Amino acid sequence: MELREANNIVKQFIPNEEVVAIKLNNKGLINQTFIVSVGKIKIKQFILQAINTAIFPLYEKGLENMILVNNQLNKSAFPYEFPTPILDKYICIDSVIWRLFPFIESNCYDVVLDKNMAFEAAKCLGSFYKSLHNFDTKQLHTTLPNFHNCNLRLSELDKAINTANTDRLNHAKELIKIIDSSRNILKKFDKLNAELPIRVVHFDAKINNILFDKTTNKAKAIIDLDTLMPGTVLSDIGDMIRTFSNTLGEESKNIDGVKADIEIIQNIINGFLSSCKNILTNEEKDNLLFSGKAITLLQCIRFLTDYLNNDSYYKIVYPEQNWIRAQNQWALCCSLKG
Ligand code: GN1
Ligand code: MG
Repeated sequence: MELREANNIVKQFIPNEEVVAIKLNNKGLINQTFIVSVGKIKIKQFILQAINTAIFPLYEKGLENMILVNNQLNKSAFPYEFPTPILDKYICIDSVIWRLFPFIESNCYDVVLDKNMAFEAAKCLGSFYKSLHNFDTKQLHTTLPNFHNCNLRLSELDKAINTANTDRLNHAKELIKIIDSSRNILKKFDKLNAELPIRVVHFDAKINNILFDKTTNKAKAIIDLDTLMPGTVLSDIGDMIRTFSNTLGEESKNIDGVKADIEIIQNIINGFLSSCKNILTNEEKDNLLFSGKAITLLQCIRFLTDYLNNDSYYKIVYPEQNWIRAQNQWALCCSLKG
């Protein structure tokens, strides 16, 4: 993106400033994110983001969710930052939807480096749940219906199998077969989701969506709020287990080396319970560990489906990337208890 283009967008949020530098940020598989620097003498940074509206068609409703949740968090003295879009608005330029966020000076990690990091991040998430415990989730929109519905994800996989090209299908044959024999895990997850309390769920509780303080290395902020919707605790703890315990990361091609780190999982659960134990039901607490295995299997199916669909959903930088991701998630799933 050119400076002039960035300026045009940014001035609609902060009229008297000038963009002096732009840097593409490659994190995230969906939206397009830039770090922009504004001001001539005193430089200030912001996050400029183009929303992928094919994936988030209800982005305006998503913004309403962020604002409602933010209001509630402010009332309940949530001790972490929760950055919402500047001026609470999105703008449309040439059919692209843009928003600007404050830049948070912090450390952002793609993999968990130690057990304390896992504890800290999960404690932050627990505090989020506790602060929103009495919030009426009926106020929120479900912007991505059936997002973690395993049955639906399986039917999407079935559709992809029917339309995939022979090469990709042959590659994936074995994995498709094994997944089929794990349907009981997915069934159990859907059943639990229908029974457990409905809460405000982040729905993308990966380690790089929790920002850490540069000096204390304590959790500082929770970001990436597009998927904020009603759901159950299993989605977030499951995603934490999936992403934190895989210390090689979901992009690793070292499939044989992918293995869940048990100590990290224990620290996720302890950290989470340390801030919200008293609001959870026994059934929720009993299934935290299981959620890790189920969400990992679900993510394996999502990557595999996208591979069979010729990579129409997740960003890729090389042709077999979704296939690698699917195998990576399967290896992780096998190493997880549940
Ligand atoms: C997507 O774009 P990103 O990385 O924040 C996806 C998550 C997946 C994740 C896999 C809306 O999130 O559900 O878990 O990739 N978000 C959506 O890394 O599909
Ligand atoms: Mg996300």
